[in-house]
Amino acid sequence: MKSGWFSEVNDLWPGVALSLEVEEVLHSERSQFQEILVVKTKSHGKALMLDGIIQCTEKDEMSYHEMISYLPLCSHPKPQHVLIVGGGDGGVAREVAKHPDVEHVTLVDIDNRVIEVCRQYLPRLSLGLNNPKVNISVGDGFEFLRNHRGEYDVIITDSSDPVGPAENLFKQSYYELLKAALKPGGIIASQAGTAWLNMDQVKFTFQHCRTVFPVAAYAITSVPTYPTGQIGFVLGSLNDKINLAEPVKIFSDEDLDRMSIMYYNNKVHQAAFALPRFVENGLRE
Ligand code: AAT
Repeated sequence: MKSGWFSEVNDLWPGVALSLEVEEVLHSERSQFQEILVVKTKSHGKALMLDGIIQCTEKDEMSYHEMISYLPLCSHPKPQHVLIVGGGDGGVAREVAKHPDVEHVTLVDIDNRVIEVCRQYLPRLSLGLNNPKVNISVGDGFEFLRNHRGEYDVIITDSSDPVGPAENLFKQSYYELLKAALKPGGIIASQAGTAWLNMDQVKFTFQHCRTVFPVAAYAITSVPTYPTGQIGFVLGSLNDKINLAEPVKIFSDEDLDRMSIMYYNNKVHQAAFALPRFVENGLRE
C-alpha cells in the first residue's frame, strides 16, 4: 500500500471498515502464510496487519494483551506453565511473563516472519519474546497440541481470525486438544470475536468451549482499532468449582504500577464477564 488511509475492508465484517491514516509504510511482504504489513499511523503509533486485518496498534494493544493474559492467569491459583498459541508479536508473552507465579512460557506461532518483523519494528511488544521465561517454537498450534498432553496450567490462544492459517483454531477438535494439553485444574482463554458483528462466530466458539469444558464463559474488552471497538474471549476451566469472573489473584495498585499494567485490575476482570442482554441471550441459544 501507499501512504494515505488504510481501511480494514474484509468479508468477515461486511459493510464496515475501520480506517487509520498512514504516515509511512515500514514493511510489507508476503510470507509463506500471509501478507504482513507494518505501518506508522498518524494517531495510533505503529500497527501490524496480517492479510489486511489489524492485529495490533501501539496505542491500544495493552487492553487486548493484558485482558487475554490476566483473565485466565488471575483465575488460576498457581499458573506456573503457560502455552501461548499465536501471539508472534510478543504482546501476550510480555504480559504473561510479568505474572510472579509464571515460571515457563512456550509460544508457538505458525509464521516465523511475523516474529522477525515484530522484533524489528515493534520492540515494545516483541520485548516479551526476549524474556528468559519464554521459549519460542515455530509451527502450527493445532499440530503442536497433538503432541503435548497434561503439560500446561494455562493456554492462551492469541490467534488471528478464522480465515487463513488460524481456521483450525476455531474448531471443536481444537478445544479437545486444548483440554488434553492442560494439567488438572487448567484454564484456557481464546480470542473469540465481537458479538456486535460476528455473533455466529462468538456462539460457535463458545459452544465448542462449553461442550468440552465443565466451566465456560465469554468476557469482553474494548479495543478501539478492532472491528466494532470490542473483542471477546472464551474461557474454559477444568476446575468445576471455579467462578471465572472472580479472580483468585488480586494485584494491588502497587503491583499493577510495578508491572506497568495499564488496563487490567480486579474490577475490570469482574466487569469483563458482565454481558449485555443480547449477548447473554445469544449465548444461551
Ligand atoms: N497479539 C495480537 C495479534 C494477533 S496475532 C495472531 C497470530 O496468530 C499471528 O502471529 C499468526 O501468525 C498466528 N497464527 C495464525 N494461525 C496460527 C496457527 N494455526 N498456529 C499458530 N499461530 C497461528 C491476534 C489478532 C486478532 C485480530 C482480531 N480481529
